[in-house]
Amino acid sequence: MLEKVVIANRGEIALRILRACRELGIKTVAVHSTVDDNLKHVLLADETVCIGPAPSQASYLNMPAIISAAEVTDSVAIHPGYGFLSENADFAERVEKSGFVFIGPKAETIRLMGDKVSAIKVMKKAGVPCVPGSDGPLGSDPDEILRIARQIGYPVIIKASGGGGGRGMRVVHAEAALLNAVNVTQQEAQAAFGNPQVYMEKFLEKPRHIEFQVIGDNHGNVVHLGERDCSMQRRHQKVIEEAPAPGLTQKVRDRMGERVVEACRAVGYRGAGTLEFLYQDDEFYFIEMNTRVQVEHPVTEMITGVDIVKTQLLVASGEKLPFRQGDIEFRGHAIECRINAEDPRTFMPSPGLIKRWHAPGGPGIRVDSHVYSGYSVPPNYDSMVAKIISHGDTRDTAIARMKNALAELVVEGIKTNTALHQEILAHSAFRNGGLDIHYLERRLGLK
Ligand code: MV4
Repeated sequence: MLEKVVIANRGEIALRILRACRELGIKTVAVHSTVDDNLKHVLLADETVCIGPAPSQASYLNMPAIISAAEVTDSVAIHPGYGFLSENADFAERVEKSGFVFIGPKAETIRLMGDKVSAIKVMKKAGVPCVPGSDGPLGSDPDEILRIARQIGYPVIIKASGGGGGRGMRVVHAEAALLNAVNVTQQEAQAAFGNPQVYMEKFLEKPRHIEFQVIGDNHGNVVHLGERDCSMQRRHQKVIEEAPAPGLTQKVRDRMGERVVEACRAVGYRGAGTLEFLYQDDEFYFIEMNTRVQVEHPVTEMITGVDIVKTQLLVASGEKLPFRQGDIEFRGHAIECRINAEDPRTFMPSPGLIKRWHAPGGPGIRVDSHVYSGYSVPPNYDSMVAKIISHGDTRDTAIARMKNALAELVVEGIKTNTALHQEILAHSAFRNGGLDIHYLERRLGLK
């Protein structure tokens, strides 16, 4: 097993990684910025290294500082968490070249999946259903571009190959707007990602966002842990996630699971990963793959009993997956509410001192959070302060437990989005399940 791991992240995920390390007897090194010396995982870590000032660019994105911290502490591996450098292929490469284990896929896999055109190409080749589209980058011939769109049928969406997560996309409703949209998206893509390549897909108007969790080892084994429904989002920020996806049958789950596992095996996938799909009219369409552990991984852990972060550490140390596909059983339903320090009306971040913090508890409740009474939320980073996860035998029980948990939660000193969660959960539309990705923004009157 890995002897000592650098946790190259902050907040709740850094604490989550520290807990998994502790369980496995792995020593921990917390690297942190100057304003983060009061983080819970920093206080609990075996060793700490300050890697720079508050701005992420100078600390959590500072590759030499993080690798140096691994060197001076005699660490053997680096866990990148999510966000920051977690999907940076150059970082993964530099970590490995410096003699450390990058806890994630091979750099070449991160690079392959980071390029959306090549990700779609390998998935399609492996039998994963994709959105009807250009099947590759758009060339420079305008007639060819017009022809592809006519064949797909309007509306279409132009996406940057270097984009993802909602960045670098443009919907086109009619032929008259197509060529200009392609041009503008290419220019934006060049500026934002240093890569002007764009591709085209049929624009799906009312899809759900359903994603499959996979995990692979270094010995060619890949297992899927089922799916999550992440349709409840605002401006590409997920607000509530759940597992399983309401209304999906075990037969459909098994069939999709088989395909994603086969595709990941074909690319020699190692570590935790997520395949994102749009789901509409009973059909799945692959759109992109995330090569990191995700914020919403706990709902999958709750229904499968698999500790995803611990498994990441196991496979990074070279061990085989401790389970096979047939060992995975799906039990009950889990829901996650992301609690953000933000103004409930404007959604603007609301950092500051948490004067009082009481986390909820009871049967089927899990709270992943780094905050405590007296902790001050800095303005420099993501505003998420906690994830409340509820689990129950049925979706109704999970909802009832979540309502209890939200009512128990006490946060004083900062504003949070707790009331928004309560409103959503109280609504019959949510109770029925299966809402599309535009539901929340529509309901908030933003669209
Ligand atoms: C789409 C789409 C409709 N049709 N692709 C946005 C984030 C990025 N991961 C892909 N996205 C979308 N791609 C086609 N062909 C609609 C979206 C989309 C979306 C997807 C998932 C979750 C939230 C979303 C919000 C707006 C648009």
